[in-house]
Amino acid sequence: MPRRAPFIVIEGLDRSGKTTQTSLLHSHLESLKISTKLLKFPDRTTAIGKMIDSYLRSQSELDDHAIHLLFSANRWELAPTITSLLTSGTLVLCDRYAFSGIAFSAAKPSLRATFPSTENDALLWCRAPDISLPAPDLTIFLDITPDQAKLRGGYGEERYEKEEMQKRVREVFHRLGEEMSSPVDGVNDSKDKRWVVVDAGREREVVARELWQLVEPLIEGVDEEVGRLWE
Ligand code: 2DT
Repeated sequence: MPRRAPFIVIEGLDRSGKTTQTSLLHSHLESLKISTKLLKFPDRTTAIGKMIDSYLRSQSELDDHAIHLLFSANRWELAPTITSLLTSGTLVLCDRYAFSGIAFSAAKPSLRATFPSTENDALLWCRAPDISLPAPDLTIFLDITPDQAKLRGGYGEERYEKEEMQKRVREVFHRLGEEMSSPVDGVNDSKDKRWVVVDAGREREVVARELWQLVEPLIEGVDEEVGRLWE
């Protein structure tokens, strides 16, 4: 199997500087002449993405399960593109992915209420439609506390940009991270680097430097085939 390009995902809470950091990293990769495609989820340009956009801006209402499936469908419609970019040597850098999908939906009280027996059932339900999507080689979670977010001017106008919601989302993200970085079959191999938490409460340049340290080892390419999420 010839080398292919890496798939890198940046996840984070609102006000974590996720979009800024993703775009700084993108510019740096381009300045090094590394073929890179920047993607963002939700991709609001597709037909499904337009429904998501209208929901996020509270211009339409949808059942929580239905919107969850739309977010996942929005990733599936781009999945073949992601795989073919990677195999043809283009690094894919992605602003949010399936982890946001799970964290934001599993944080909703209404969705948790569908599965009264255990909270874990809600998480498993949220994860199911994303099983088998192309798996990132590295996911960087930009972590910020609710207090730090407040210092940065609080949240914006969209549906999920409320303190209580963001707190619950952060908890689910951390749970997902623990699961992603736990050793596979007890062997502490390279898979433990798939999920890395970065303290995004620091200065922009400091965070950007740390991101680059994480990404640089991957730019030479990856030997394994594109993996599948949670398989
Ligand atoms: P941005 O602010 O980054 O545009 O995100 N979200 C995102 C979900 O609820 N499920 C998903 O699968 C994804 C990708 C996070 C818009 C909001 O959409 C949420 C914030």
